[in-house]
Amino acid sequence: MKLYVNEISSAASRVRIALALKAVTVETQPVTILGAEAENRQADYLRVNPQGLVPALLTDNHELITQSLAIVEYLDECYPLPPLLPRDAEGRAFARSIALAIASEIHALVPPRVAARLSGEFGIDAPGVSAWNRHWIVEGLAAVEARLAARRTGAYVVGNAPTVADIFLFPQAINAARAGVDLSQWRNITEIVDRLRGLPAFADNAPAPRK
Ligand SMILES: N[C@@H](CCC(=O)N[C@@H](CS)C(=O)NCC(=O)O)C(=O)O
Repeated sequence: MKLYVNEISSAASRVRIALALKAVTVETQPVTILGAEAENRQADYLRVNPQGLVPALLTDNHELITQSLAIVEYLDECYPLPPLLPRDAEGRAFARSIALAIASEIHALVPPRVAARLSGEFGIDAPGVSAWNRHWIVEGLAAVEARLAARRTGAYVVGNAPTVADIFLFPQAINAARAGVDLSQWRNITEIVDRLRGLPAFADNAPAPRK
Protein backbone atom coordinates (compact mmCIF):
# COMPACT_ATOMS: atom_id res chain seq x y z
CA MET A 1 0.00 0.00 0.00
CA LYS A 2 1.09 3.57 -0.62
CA LEU A 3 -0.22 6.54 1.36
CA TYR A 4 -0.05 10.05 -0.09
CA VAL A 5 0.43 12.47 2.81
CA ASN A 6 1.66 15.83 3.95
CA GLU A 7 3.13 16.29 7.43
CA ILE A 8 1.00 19.37 8.25
CA SER A 9 -2.22 17.75 7.04
CA SER A 10 -4.70 16.97 9.81
CA ALA A 11 -6.68 14.76 7.42
CA ALA A 12 -3.54 12.70 6.71
CA SER A 13 -2.77 12.67 10.45
CA ARG A 14 -6.04 10.78 10.99
CA VAL A 15 -4.87 7.96 8.73
CA ARG A 16 -1.36 7.94 10.23
CA ILE A 17 -2.89 7.59 13.72
CA ALA A 18 -5.12 4.70 12.57
CA LEU A 19 -2.13 2.91 11.02
CA ALA A 20 -0.09 3.42 14.20
CA LEU A 21 -2.90 2.08 16.42
CA LYS A 22 -2.99 -1.02 14.24
CA ALA A 23 0.82 -1.23 14.01
CA VAL A 24 0.63 -1.33 10.21
CA THR A 25 3.45 0.22 8.18
CA VAL A 26 2.88 1.47 4.64
CA GLU A 27 5.01 3.28 2.07
CA THR A 28 4.35 7.02 2.27
CA GLN A 29 4.63 9.55 -0.54
CA PRO A 30 4.85 13.20 0.60
CA VAL A 31 2.85 15.69 -1.47
CA THR A 32 3.31 19.44 -0.87
CA ILE A 33 0.07 21.36 -0.35
CA LEU A 34 1.12 24.98 0.27
CA GLY A 35 2.07 27.74 -2.17
CA ALA A 36 1.61 28.39 -5.86
CA GLU A 37 3.71 25.36 -6.86
CA ALA A 38 2.01 22.93 -4.47
CA GLU A 39 2.23 19.39 -5.85
CA ASN A 40 -1.36 18.57 -4.94
CA ARG A 41 -2.56 20.91 -7.72
CA GLN A 42 -0.13 19.62 -10.38
CA ALA A 43 -1.18 17.26 -13.17
CA ASP A 44 0.95 14.39 -11.83
CA TYR A 45 -0.93 14.26 -8.53
CA LEU A 46 -4.32 15.07 -10.06
CA ARG A 47 -3.86 11.91 -12.14
CA VAL A 48 -3.56 10.02 -8.83
CA ASN A 49 -6.34 11.86 -6.98
CA PRO A 50 -8.50 14.17 -9.12
CA GLN A 51 -9.63 15.95 -5.93
CA GLY A 52 -6.05 17.10 -5.38
CA LEU A 53 -6.21 16.34 -1.67
CA VAL A 54 -4.27 14.28 0.82
CA PRO A 55 -4.59 11.71 2.20
CA ALA A 56 -5.11 9.14 -0.56
CA LEU A 57 -4.35 5.45 -0.23
CA LEU A 58 -3.32 3.20 -3.09
CA THR A 59 -4.09 -0.36 -2.02
CA ASP A 60 -2.12 -3.48 -2.94
CA ASN A 61 -4.88 -4.16 -5.50
CA HIS A 62 -4.15 -0.76 -7.11
CA GLU A 63 -7.45 0.64 -5.87
CA LEU A 64 -7.30 4.32 -4.91
CA ILE A 65 -9.20 5.25 -1.75
CA THR A 66 -9.72 8.95 -1.05
CA GLN A 67 -11.31 10.69 1.96
CA SER A 68 -9.80 10.00 5.36
CA LEU A 69 -12.93 8.44 6.89
CA ALA A 70 -13.21 5.96 4.02
CA ILE A 71 -9.50 5.15 4.33
CA VAL A 72 -9.67 4.68 8.12
CA GLU A 73 -12.72 2.43 7.80
CA TYR A 74 -11.02 0.43 5.03
CA LEU A 75 -7.99 -0.09 7.27
CA ASP A 76 -10.31 -1.09 10.12
CA GLU A 77 -11.85 -3.75 7.89
CA CYS A 78 -8.48 -5.04 6.65
CA TYR A 79 -6.85 -4.97 10.10
CA PRO A 80 -9.65 -5.47 12.64
CA LEU A 81 -7.55 -5.10 15.82
CA PRO A 82 -7.87 -2.90 17.70
CA PRO A 83 -11.33 -2.00 16.40
CA LEU A 84 -11.81 1.68 15.58
CA LEU A 85 -15.59 1.58 15.63
CA PRO A 86 -17.76 0.74 18.65
CA ARG A 87 -19.57 -2.62 18.69
CA ASP A 88 -23.10 -1.26 19.03
CA ALA A 89 -24.95 0.46 16.20
CA GLU A 90 -25.73 3.62 18.18
CA GLY A 91 -22.12 3.90 19.34
CA ARG A 92 -20.89 3.46 15.76
CA ALA A 93 -23.30 6.11 14.51
CA PHE A 94 -22.19 8.51 17.27
CA ALA A 95 -18.49 7.94 16.56
CA ARG A 96 -19.05 8.55 12.84
CA SER A 97 -21.17 11.61 13.53
CA ILE A 98 -18.35 13.18 15.58
CA ALA A 99 -15.81 12.30 12.89
CA LEU A 100 -18.03 13.89 10.23
CA ALA A 101 -18.83 16.94 12.39
CA ILE A 102 -15.09 17.59 12.37
CA ALA A 103 -14.29 16.62 8.77
CA SER A 104 -17.32 18.18 7.11
CA GLU A 105 -18.33 21.11 9.29
CA ILE A 106 -14.94 22.33 10.56
CA HIS A 107 -12.03 21.07 8.50
CA ALA A 108 -13.72 21.55 5.11
CA LEU A 109 -14.03 25.28 5.81
CA VAL A 110 -10.42 25.89 6.85
CA PRO A 111 -7.95 24.00 4.59
CA PRO A 112 -5.21 25.76 2.53
CA ARG A 113 -7.34 25.97 -0.63
CA VAL A 114 -10.08 27.92 1.18
CA ALA A 115 -7.54 30.30 2.75
CA ALA A 116 -5.87 30.80 -0.64
CA ARG A 117 -9.21 31.65 -2.25
CA LEU A 118 -10.22 34.03 0.54
CA SER A 119 -6.97 35.97 0.22
CA GLY A 120 -6.30 35.62 -3.53
CA GLU A 121 -9.83 36.08 -4.89
CA PHE A 122 -11.47 38.19 -2.21
CA GLY A 123 -8.51 40.19 -0.87
CA ILE A 124 -8.96 39.10 2.75
CA ASP A 125 -5.78 39.76 4.75
CA ALA A 126 -4.02 37.23 6.99
CA PRO A 127 -5.78 38.36 10.23
CA GLY A 128 -9.12 38.11 8.41
CA VAL A 129 -8.37 34.56 7.24
CA SER A 130 -7.31 33.62 10.78
CA ALA A 131 -10.57 35.05 12.16
CA TRP A 132 -12.49 33.04 9.52
CA ASN A 133 -10.69 29.86 10.59
CA ARG A 134 -11.23 30.47 14.30
CA HIS A 135 -14.93 31.14 13.76
CA TRP A 136 -15.59 27.75 12.14
CA ILE A 137 -13.32 25.91 14.55
CA VAL A 138 -15.01 27.43 17.63
CA GLU A 139 -18.53 26.94 16.30
CA GLY A 140 -17.78 23.36 15.29
CA LEU A 141 -15.95 22.31 18.44
CA ALA A 142 -18.60 23.92 20.66
CA ALA A 143 -21.20 21.70 18.98
CA VAL A 144 -18.97 18.65 19.37
CA GLU A 145 -18.53 19.48 23.06
CA ALA A 146 -22.31 19.72 23.50
CA ARG A 147 -22.72 16.27 21.93
CA LEU A 148 -19.99 14.87 24.17
CA ALA A 149 -21.53 16.44 27.29
CA ALA A 150 -24.85 14.79 26.45
CA ARG A 151 -23.59 11.30 25.62
CA ARG A 152 -20.04 10.59 26.78
CA THR A 153 -19.67 7.89 29.44
CA GLY A 154 -16.07 6.61 29.16
CA ALA A 155 -12.50 7.84 28.97
CA TYR A 156 -12.68 8.62 25.24
CA VAL A 157 -15.40 9.90 22.93
CA VAL A 158 -17.18 6.55 22.97
CA GLY A 159 -16.30 4.16 25.78
CA ASN A 160 -12.84 3.33 27.04
CA ALA A 161 -10.86 2.87 23.83
CA PRO A 162 -10.09 5.33 21.03
CA THR A 163 -12.36 5.17 17.99
CA VAL A 164 -12.62 7.06 14.70
CA ALA A 165 -14.14 9.92 16.71
CA ASP A 166 -10.94 10.38 18.75
CA ILE A 167 -8.85 9.95 15.60
CA PHE A 168 -10.67 12.87 13.98
CA LEU A 169 -10.90 15.00 17.12
CA PHE A 170 -7.21 14.92 18.04
CA PRO A 171 -5.61 16.57 14.96
CA GLN A 172 -8.38 19.17 14.78
CA ALA A 173 -7.90 20.06 18.46
CA ILE A 174 -4.12 20.34 18.01
CA ASN A 175 -4.62 22.71 15.08
CA ALA A 176 -7.31 24.63 16.95
CA ALA A 177 -4.90 25.31 19.82
CA ARG A 178 -2.27 26.44 17.29
CA ALA A 179 -4.84 28.80 15.76
CA GLY A 180 -5.25 30.45 19.17
CA VAL A 181 -8.45 28.71 20.24
CA ASP A 182 -8.61 28.06 23.99
CA LEU A 183 -9.53 24.39 24.34
CA SER A 184 -10.00 24.67 28.12
CA GLN A 185 -13.47 26.16 27.53
CA TRP A 186 -14.58 22.62 26.59
CA ARG A 187 -14.21 20.18 29.49
CA ASN A 188 -14.84 16.94 27.58
CA ILE A 189 -12.66 17.85 24.61
CA THR A 190 -9.82 18.96 26.91
CA GLU A 191 -10.00 15.76 28.97
CA ILE A 192 -10.05 13.49 25.93
CA VAL A 193 -7.32 15.34 24.04
CA ASP A 194 -5.05 15.39 27.11
CA ARG A 195 -5.52 11.63 27.43
CA LEU A 196 -4.83 11.11 23.72
CA ARG A 197 -1.61 13.15 23.98
CA GLY A 198 -0.35 10.36 26.25
CA LEU A 199 -0.81 7.69 23.56
CA PRO A 200 2.20 7.40 21.22
CA ALA A 201 -0.01 6.53 18.21
CA PHE A 202 -1.61 9.96 18.59
CA ALA A 203 1.31 12.02 19.92
CA ASP A 204 3.72 10.75 17.24
CA ASN A 205 1.30 11.35 14.38
CA ALA A 206 -0.13 14.76 15.18
CA PRO A 207 -0.06 17.21 12.27
CA ALA A 208 3.23 19.10 12.17
CA PRO A 209 3.03 22.88 12.72
CA ARG A 210 3.19 25.09 9.62
CA LYS A 211 6.63 26.67 9.27
N1 LIG B 1 -12.43 15.49 3.42
C1 LIG B 1 -11.07 15.21 3.08
C2 LIG B 1 -10.23 16.43 3.31
C3 LIG B 1 -8.86 16.31 2.70
C4 LIG B 1 -8.14 17.66 2.75
O1 LIG B 1 -8.76 18.74 2.65
N2 LIG B 1 -6.82 17.58 2.88
C5 LIG B 1 -6.06 18.81 2.93
C6 LIG B 1 -4.90 18.69 3.87
S1 LIG B 1 -5.48 18.58 5.54
C7 LIG B 1 -5.50 19.09 1.55
O2 LIG B 1 -5.10 18.19 0.84
N3 LIG B 1 -5.51 20.36 1.21
C8 LIG B 1 -4.98 20.83 -0.01
C9 LIG B 1 -5.59 22.16 -0.34
O3 LIG B 1 -6.39 22.66 0.45
O4 LIG B 1 -5.24 22.68 -1.38
C10 LIG B 1 -10.57 14.02 3.91
O5 LIG B 1 -11.12 13.80 5.00
O6 LIG B 1 -9.66 13.30 3.47
